[in-house]
Amino acid sequence: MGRSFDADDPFSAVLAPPPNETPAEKAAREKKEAEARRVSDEIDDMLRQERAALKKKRPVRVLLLGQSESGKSTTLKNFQLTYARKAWAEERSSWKAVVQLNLVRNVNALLDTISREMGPLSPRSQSPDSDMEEEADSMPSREASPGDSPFPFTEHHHLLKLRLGPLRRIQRDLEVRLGSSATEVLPSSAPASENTSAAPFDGPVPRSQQEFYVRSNNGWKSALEKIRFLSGGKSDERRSKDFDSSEVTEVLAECREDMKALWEDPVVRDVLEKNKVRMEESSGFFLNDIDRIATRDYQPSDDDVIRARLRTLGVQEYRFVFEIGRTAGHEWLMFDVGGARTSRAAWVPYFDDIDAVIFLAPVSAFDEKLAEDRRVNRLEDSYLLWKSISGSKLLAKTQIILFLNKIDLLEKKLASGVQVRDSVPSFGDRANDAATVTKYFQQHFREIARQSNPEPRPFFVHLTSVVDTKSTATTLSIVEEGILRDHLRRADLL
Ligand SMILES: Nc1nc2c(ncn2[C@@H]2O[C@H](COP(=O)(O)OP(=O)(O)O)[C@@H](O)[C@H]2O)c(=O)[nH]1
Ligand SMILES: [Mg+2]
Repeated sequence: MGRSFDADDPFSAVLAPPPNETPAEKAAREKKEAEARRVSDEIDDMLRQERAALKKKRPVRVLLLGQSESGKSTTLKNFQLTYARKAWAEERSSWKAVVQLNLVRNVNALLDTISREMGPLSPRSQSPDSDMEEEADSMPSREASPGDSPFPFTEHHHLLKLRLGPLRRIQRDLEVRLGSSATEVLPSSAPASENTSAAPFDGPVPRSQQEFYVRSNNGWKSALEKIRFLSGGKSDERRSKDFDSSEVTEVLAECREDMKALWEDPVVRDVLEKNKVRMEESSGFFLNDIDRIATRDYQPSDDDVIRARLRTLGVQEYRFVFEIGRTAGHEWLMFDVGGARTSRAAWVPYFDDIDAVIFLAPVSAFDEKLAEDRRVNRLEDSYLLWKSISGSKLLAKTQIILFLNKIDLLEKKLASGVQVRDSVPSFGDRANDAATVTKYFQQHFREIARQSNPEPRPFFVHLTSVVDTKSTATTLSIVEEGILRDHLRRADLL
């Protein structure tokens, strides 16, 4: 820090060297000044390092954003699986009930689909079983006789339906026990809420949306803990009498062969195909794992936990101390959010002081509609959301990493013959293969970012299938490095 003297500055005159100074006096003065400067610089340095160390000790803060079912929670699980193995292992068995619920839901969805085609039961196979009554309630009523169906259903199908009846109650019990995260959002025909415009994130949060703001410190653990509590053998009077997790396991084991028979049945497959129902692409799909899951000693694997679907409500906060990687010993704070349109206003308070945003766009959804608003194309919604996140002034200096997710499903969909241009007319006559399609979508995202970023910002993008833990681990190590670099750079700038 050189000192300059300005003749016009009255303060400079005071600091200026005496006019009649001898060379020896000058040397002594300069030495003293240099020493003072050195001490001062040293103190500055120490303070800066202390501040940096303090900042470095602060958790790395990452916000996961994207529409509902884009893969946010799955990405979070991958972080935990890769970097916080201990916490992961402790939690794994608690996911058993979630996987069981996912499977039961798959089977009930199959039953729903074929029931619509079957018409009412033949009198012979009808029973007064209460499960059946309820099932009939949930079906659209249809005046039809068994001979009415265009599909060759037999007595065997009616029998399967009857024998799988208890799964209705199992689903309901599990949903009640796991709490509201266990149920999915229902389609609504109500007009989309106000927060769907291009830049909803910088204004005040409309009052009507504030009620969706939920802050929880334990995220999915709240659902898992309920199950752990209920199945942990605690002799607590709060333990429900009518729910027994071993009963769920038992019913599933008893239904194993019937569930398999239903899923593998050619007529059932035909019904699915004619109705364009792609079970394999639905959330929490476990029908190909019946043999493994519907057993009395089932324990979830890492993959099961990654693929299990539990809806995220509000904004949930997760703390992990990373055990490996460049940030070993460092705490990461990750925020997972509910992605449905009505939940998005609750994101804003988290934009402040975030090291990075990971934004997920499920590119396989180019021909799908939002669950919460059937009129809106899911890719279109992702573009809009990306535009408002990129354009947010609160996030202007934050690193944003885009995951074009569900690449595996995109490949499957294209291979089955679905044409992108039917849903995205601007795609035109380009080749309908995954490489061309992802490149096209990627350019669109890049262009939106370029136009909306309040100040220039690098465009980081990864093509991901976050249910594939191995390839995701590679992606995450790149992401980890980038986020960490930014985190440290910010600390130095303090
Ligand atoms: N096949 C496939 N499924 C995925 C992928 N990412 C997420 N999923 C599934 O999609 C569903 C929704 O994912 P989730 O992480 O809960 O989405 P969120 O609502 O954004 O948190 C879950 O059943 C996931 O297993 C992917 O890349 N490929
Ligand atoms: Mg989620």
